[in-house]
Amino acid sequence: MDRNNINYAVYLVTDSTPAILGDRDLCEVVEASVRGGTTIVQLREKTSDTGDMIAMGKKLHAITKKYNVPLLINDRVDVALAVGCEGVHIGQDDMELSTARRLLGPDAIIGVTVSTIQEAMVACKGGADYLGIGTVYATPTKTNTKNIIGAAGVRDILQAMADAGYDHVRTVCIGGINAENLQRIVYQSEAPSKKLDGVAVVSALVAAPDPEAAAKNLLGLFNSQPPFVREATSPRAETADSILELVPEVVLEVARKKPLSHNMTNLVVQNFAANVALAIGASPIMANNGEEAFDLCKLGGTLVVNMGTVDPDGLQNYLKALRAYNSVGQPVVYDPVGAGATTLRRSAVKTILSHGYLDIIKGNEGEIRTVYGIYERETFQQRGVDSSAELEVSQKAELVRKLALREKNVVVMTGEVDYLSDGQHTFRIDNGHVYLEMVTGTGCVLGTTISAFVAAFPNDKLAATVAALLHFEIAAERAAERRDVQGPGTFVPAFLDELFKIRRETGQGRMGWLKSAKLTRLS
Ligand code: 3NM
Repeated sequence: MDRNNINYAVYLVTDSTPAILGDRDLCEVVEASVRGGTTIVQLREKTSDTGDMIAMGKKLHAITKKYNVPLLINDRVDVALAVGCEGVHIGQDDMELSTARRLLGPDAIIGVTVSTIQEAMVACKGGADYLGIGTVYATPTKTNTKNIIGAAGVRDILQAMADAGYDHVRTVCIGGINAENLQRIVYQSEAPSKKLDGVAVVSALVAAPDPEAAAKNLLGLFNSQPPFVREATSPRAETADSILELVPEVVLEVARKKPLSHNMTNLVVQNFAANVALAIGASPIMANNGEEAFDLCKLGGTLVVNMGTVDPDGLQNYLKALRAYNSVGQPVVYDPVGAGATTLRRSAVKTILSHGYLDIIKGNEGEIRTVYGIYERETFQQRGVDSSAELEVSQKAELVRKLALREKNVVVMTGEVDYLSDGQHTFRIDNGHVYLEMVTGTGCVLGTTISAFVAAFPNDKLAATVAALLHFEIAAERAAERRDVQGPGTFVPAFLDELFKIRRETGQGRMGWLKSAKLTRLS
């Protein structure tokens, strides 16, 4: 087998413990999974005696050879030699790569586990054929893992490999990967010039009720785009002027399509959010039970996950809904309300980020900082300012850009000035009014507004988000200026009226309201 021409797409790592394999026969499970499409197999036995391991290796090798699929042995070069299989996989605490290569010869496939850029560089320099990058997500299959790095950590390693000229070294990732998250992980971990060659799984195949079908499914998923990137992702409009030109079209699309805005939101804002959705021409539904999402996601709308009053049950409902919307490629707006306030909320942010793709993340500075810093290895560097202090303008823009780049989505940071980015194009918006801060839930209902705009205009989520912010904030400015508005109480109904009037004026071809837009491209 040519070690430079190996298909790593679906990489099965065995586990014979009863918790994973149950009472089934490992050879039958491996054969079924290879029949289904598994492209490479690693025998991983942490407790077997050497003789048993060699015997199992030989049985598995007879199977994999039939299908022209390579078999590697975890950690044990001696066993690989005795079996005569294609190579080994070594961890950071196992035998040195150079020794393994010397013992196994130039044709053997040798892979190395890495969880940091530094380990990746050492392994590439040492001549590894491929890297097993992980741990992506915590997994009950292996609890003594060192670093949980998420898709973002995988991406950093792929980027570093490309930068250092190691494009030819192949890569898989490992840890908590299954049919549900595979496509998102592969998509979010892709660096501009290097992507994963495959995914390594244990339980998703070994514990699957039907390993053949499971392997077929994983291979199909690996070789196709996730539903949420089915739409062209490069924005139609990229400059402030070209986006402003699009805004009326977006506002009208909302009115024309009346998109569903499915809000999983807190009790405080439900009524307000529904009224705002109606005023801009959307169709609101407040449905916090995740089961309903499996029907609602088929209606062409957007899901808003607003973490305002999160509790463990609520979190499970968000995850169900997220799965449903992701599976059909309909957008999700995530509002990580109070993200850093409590341990429960921080943990909920982590869970949500690792369970689904969020097309838009919208929050205030503290929330966006928490979301960015959710992987311990990433704290946003501030220059000489203590961590509780506000970021400077350039830092806010940079934070938003970096988070959008990491998540491959659109990020909005609200405040006196709003910042938004898709990772490539970063803007600030200087519209809005202080009354918005004096009324409860205005941030949450902005999420509802964005959801409607993104559902109506999915081909350019950045322009749709800008349009939503401008419609919303210019309506607030107009309401606040009205003579009948004397404070936050009278502001609310006037604001609803102005949201409605801007939509009506746009429908009549009157675009004067847009003259007050203060949109600036930053980078
Ligand atoms: N190595 P599952 S995680 C064998 O991080 C192994 O290096 C890991 O199991 C690492 O696919 C892991 O069931 C177990 O989550 C992966």
